[in-house]
Amino acid sequence: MIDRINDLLKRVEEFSPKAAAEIEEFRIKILGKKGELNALMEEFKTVAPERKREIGQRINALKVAAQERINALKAAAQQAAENSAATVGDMTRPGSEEPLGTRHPISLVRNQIVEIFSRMGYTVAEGPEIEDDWHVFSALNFPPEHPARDMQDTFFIEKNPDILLRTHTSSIQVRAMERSKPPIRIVCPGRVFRNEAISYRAHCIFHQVEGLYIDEGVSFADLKQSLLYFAKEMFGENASIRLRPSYFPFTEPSAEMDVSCNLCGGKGCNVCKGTGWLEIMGCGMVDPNVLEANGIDSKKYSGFAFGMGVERIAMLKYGVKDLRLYFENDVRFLRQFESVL
Ligand code: 2NL
Repeated sequence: MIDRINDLLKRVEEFSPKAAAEIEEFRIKILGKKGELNALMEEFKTVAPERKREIGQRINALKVAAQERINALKAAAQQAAENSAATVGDMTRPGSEEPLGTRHPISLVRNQIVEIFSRMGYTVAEGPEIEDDWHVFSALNFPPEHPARDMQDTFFIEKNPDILLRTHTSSIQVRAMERSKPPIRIVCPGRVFRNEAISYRAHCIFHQVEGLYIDEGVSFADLKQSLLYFAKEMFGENASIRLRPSYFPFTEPSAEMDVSCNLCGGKGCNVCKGTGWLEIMGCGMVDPNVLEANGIDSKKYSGFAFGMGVERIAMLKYGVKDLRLYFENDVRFLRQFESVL
C-alpha cells in the first residue's frame, strides 16, 4: 500500500496540465468522491492496527499535497488568463485618452513673429550655430578690438579664435547676402550663445529673430512702418511705438524700439517701471560698410535690419518674471501655453 501512496504522490507532484480544463479533471480523478484517494481510504480500513498510524499519516500528507498542488495550478492558470487578456485587450473597448502636449512658449512666440513678417513678404532663413569670425563679426563691421570678440563674451570652440558659437543670428543674414542679390527680405530665427552668468534676466543660450530688407530706395520710413505693423500685430491694435537713438556696429543710424506697455496702457506700472514703454528690439539702416563687405553696391541699394530677443518678447506678452523658467521644462509652467501656431 505504501508503494501505491508513493506512486500517487509522485503523479501529483509531476502533474503538469497543458490546458486549464485538465486541472479540474485531475482533481476529480484524485480527490473526487469516486477518486483514487477515497479508494485508498477504503483500503485503509483493512490495514492492520499496528500499521494504521504510519499509513494514515502518509495518506493525510498525500491529500494535503494534492490539494495544495491543484490550488496552485488553478491560481497560475487564472493569472495566465488575466495576463493574456490584458495584452491582447478587448478590441471593442474605447481607447484611453492621451493628454496632448503643448508647444513651448519660445516656439509659440518665435512662430508668431515669423508669421507676422511672412505676411509682409519675408521668407525664413536659417544657418549654422557654429560659425566663423567673418560671418559673426568681421562682415558686420565689428572693429578688431570690439569687446564682443572677447573670450569673456563669446564661446570659442577649442580656443580657436576663428571658430565660435554665434552670438546673434546676423550671421544668417550675412550668408544670405553672400548667396543672393537684392531684393532680399528675410527673417532669421535661431538660438544664440553668449558667455554670461545665468540669472532671472540672462542666460547663456537664448533665441533671437532678426530681419533684413534690402532693395533700391528702402528708407527709414519703411523701417518705422514695418515695425509699427509688427508691434500692433504682436501686442494688439492699440500698441504704439517709439524709436530712441542707439548704436550698433552694423547699422547707421541705429535705434532701440519701445512698444507702449500693454499692461497699464501707457499709464506706468511695475513692468514698464513707470515709463509706459517696453523696449522690444534694436534696429537701424544697414551700414554701407556692411553692404560693401558683402558685395552689395551701397550706392544702388539700401536696407534696414532689426533684431529681437524671443525670451524677452515672451516675457512681456505672458508676464513671465524669470527667464530660467523657459529652460527648466517644468510641465506645470509649459502646460499654461496653448495655441494653434
Ligand atoms: C538687438 C539688436 C539688431 C541687426 C540686429 C543686422 C543684421 C545685418 C545687418 C545689419 Cl546682416 N543689422 N541686424 C540690426 C540692428 C539691431 O539687433 O538688440 N537684438 C536683440
